Amino acid sequence: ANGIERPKGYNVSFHFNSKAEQHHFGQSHPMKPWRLTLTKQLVLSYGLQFAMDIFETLPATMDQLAAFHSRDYLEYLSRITPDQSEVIANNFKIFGLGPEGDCPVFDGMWDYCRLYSGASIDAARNLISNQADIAINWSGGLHHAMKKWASGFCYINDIVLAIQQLLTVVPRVLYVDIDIHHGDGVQHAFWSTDRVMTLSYHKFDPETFFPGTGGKDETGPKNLVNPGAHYSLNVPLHDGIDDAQYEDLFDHCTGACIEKFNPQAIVLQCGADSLGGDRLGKFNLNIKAHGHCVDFVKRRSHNRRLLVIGGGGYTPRNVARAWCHETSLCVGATLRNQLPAHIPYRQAFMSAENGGGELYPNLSHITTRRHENKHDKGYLESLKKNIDEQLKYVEN
Ligand code: TV7
Ligand code: CA
Ligand code: ZN
Repeated sequence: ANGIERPKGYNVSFHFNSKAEQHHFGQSHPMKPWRLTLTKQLVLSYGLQFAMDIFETLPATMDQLAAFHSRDYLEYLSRITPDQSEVIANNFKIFGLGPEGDCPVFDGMWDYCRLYSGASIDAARNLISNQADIAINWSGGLHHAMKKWASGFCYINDIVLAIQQLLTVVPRVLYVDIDIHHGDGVQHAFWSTDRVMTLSYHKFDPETFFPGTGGKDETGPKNLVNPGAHYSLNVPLHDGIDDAQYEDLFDHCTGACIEKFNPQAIVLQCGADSLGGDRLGKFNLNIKAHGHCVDFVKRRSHNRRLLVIGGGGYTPRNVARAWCHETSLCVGATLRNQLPAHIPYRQAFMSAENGGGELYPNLSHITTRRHENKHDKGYLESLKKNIDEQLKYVEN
């Protein structure tokens, strides 16, 4: 409709499920699944559906989820309803769910879990069957969920499930995580293997910032006989990092990991809470720098399978902008700055402080105040050096 031709080179598949987007975590909860509707509407308004294959996914089955999660936990998740929550209050402590907590029991929670997980599993399968070179699931990326409990807005770890799928056909998978939070659930799941390398960029401040893990020395089991030693990599950051610093750090560290580890598949978690103006995060990144990470990994993904997934992101209009932009990078299209005239939810983008109806307002999306930048050159160089040191133990 907008004259976008299907570019040669990359087959991109886009996995979604409309029903997943309609769930509510509760009134004041920062996680808003409708940001996925906003994202999809932007993607469709720009006509990007003509440059990719679109798949509406089925919910994951109990057996699929049990590939990672414990049956006890899954049974509980599938049975608990909001009105029972008082009765089974003690189980909250065991399984990590609870009223007023990070992981509330809400109406349709089990369906929501099966839908976003189903989409990540489908996306991985589409890569495995060579139907796609790049598969996208913006509804996934819930990196904190553990085998037996929910954590940090995450109930099912769709990333672990997708990586497990990929491992059935490829020897090595690289996981890269640009959400502002540490990718602890994924790191933990693959802590003792050298078949998955995890690399997370995040704000690190164990005293005040969730989940408190992901220091630079958290690199795998300290027992060097364990194959996982040196295969968990972390880039701990402070508030206020800017585009140039992040891009430089990302290219150096991610580039070195791809080169040394030489994975056959890459999973990129694109949590948009690392953008400036996020409700929970305090980085100063623009869409340009966030998208740069996607583009960099795509350019280094020749002959490798690439799974692009969502994650955090708590200012919905900016999440939608970033993920629409990143969808366009995957298909190789260039979008005009003025938003299409007839997008649904247009008012969400229109006021000056909401970005004035532009995809890249003022060449950036940050219309709010900037956060103080707490990084100096020495610190950033030491992070690069740390990754280089770890990679000396890795050879493929
Ligand atoms: C991947 N930060 C998930 C990120 C998960 C972050 C947290 C909240 C929060 C929860 C709410 C709420 C909130 C304004 C923000 C120590 C606590 C403090 C619960 C109230 N408003 C991802 C998880 C993080 C829930 N958790 O990486 C209901 O902020 O800091 C904490 C833990 C204990 C529990 N309380 C918060 O982006 C998707 N939670 C309002 C209502
Ligand atoms: Ca991260
Ligand atoms: Zn996050």
